Amino acid sequence: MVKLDIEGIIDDFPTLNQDVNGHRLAYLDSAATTQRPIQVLDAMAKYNKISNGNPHRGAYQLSIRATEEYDFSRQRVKEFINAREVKEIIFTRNTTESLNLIANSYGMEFVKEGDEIVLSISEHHSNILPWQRVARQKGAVLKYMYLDDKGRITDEEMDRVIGSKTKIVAIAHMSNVLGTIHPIREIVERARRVGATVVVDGAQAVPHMKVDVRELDADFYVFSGHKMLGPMGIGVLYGKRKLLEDMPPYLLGGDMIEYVTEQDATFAPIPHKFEAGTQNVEGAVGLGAAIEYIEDIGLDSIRDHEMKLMEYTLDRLLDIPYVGIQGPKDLKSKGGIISFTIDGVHPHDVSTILDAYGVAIRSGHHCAQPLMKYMGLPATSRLSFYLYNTKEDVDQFIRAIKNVRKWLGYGA
Ligand code: C6P
Repeated sequence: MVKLDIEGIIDDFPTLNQDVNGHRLAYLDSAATTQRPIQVLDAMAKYNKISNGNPHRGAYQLSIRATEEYDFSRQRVKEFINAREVKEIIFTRNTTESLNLIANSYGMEFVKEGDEIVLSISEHHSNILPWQRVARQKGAVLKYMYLDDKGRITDEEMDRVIGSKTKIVAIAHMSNVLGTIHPIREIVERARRVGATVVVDGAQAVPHMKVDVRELDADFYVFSGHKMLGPMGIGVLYGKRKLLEDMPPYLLGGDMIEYVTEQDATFAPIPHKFEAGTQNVEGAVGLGAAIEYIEDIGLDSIRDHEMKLMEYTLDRLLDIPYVGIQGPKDLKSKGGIISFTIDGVHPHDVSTILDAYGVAIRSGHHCAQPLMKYMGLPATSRLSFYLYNTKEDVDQFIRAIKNVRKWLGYGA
């Protein structure tokens, strides 16, 4: 495993090497999207310069090369998450599309009246709205697992909500607001006992920690390329082969069929059954290159680096009396995300003032309005790390935070 060498890494990221508003850029919003290394940009440029073609369509070299590159990326994804077969990897546009596919195909086919769909209260809207529609149309019931005062789902809460009527449990591996790492193995164990299917939203987990879908034993696991150094517009849906084979297709059209007659059609085997229309081959190539980059560094090194930055940041933030931190503070049950509020200051003002100091963070409801309501907050500010962040970023952030209230006329 290559040792994480931060100095070398930063040179790989052109977007990070710039000044913003007269300050060096401290990019602390990787939970929203990550910056791309030149290795990923070059891989996509090379594909576009010499291999661009419509995959699976032509008998000529460009189409064959595009097919090979696309298949190679699928193989890389399979190995990255340790799926059993490449057929279990479906390319989508992003996490949102993957979740909509599962809800509209698996959910609409197999959820029946009176069934229960279990979510956590910290879900991103992408893992709530598709299930609301399934529940409405099928006469099923949505139930929520709530968080304790440390932002975690307890064993008692899982036992309270997952029961004999549970058909689906859909949950994020890591909360995009609080950074909580949810206990997927424990949830899967409970789901197995009652015969429920588990859908895991891995958008925030896959980029930052080793995910082994066989070890987790979840039925579906989804994520986005742009949150793991890849481009936007490419996402992944992993599903167990038997489930995918039993599901009806979601989008209908070219490249997902076997035979089409005037009145009917039969469908291609998985994964193609779920990949209608011309696919984002350039995106898949970029995702493959991003996986290679992450593997060169090593996910253990990435997690270790982020946890050191978390410790460094929490030590300093907890010392500031007017800063409140939401969610877990112990590093074991948390990823590199901190949600916080500043007394007397709206979170949007916090991020606008920080931008003036070159610090990029996100403020708002983070597409998790039910969680905000549960916490009794309209919004939070959030910083999130990735492998390219440094203590210098944190120092710049802390200096800027200490100026926020002064900007608004408070003494300190
Ligand atoms: N969260 C954030 O700033 P897409 O947009 O489809 O790539 O990802 C949606 C999504 C689903 N689940 C989780 C846990 C997520 O964090 C996100 C995206 C971004 O938190 C944008 S709202």
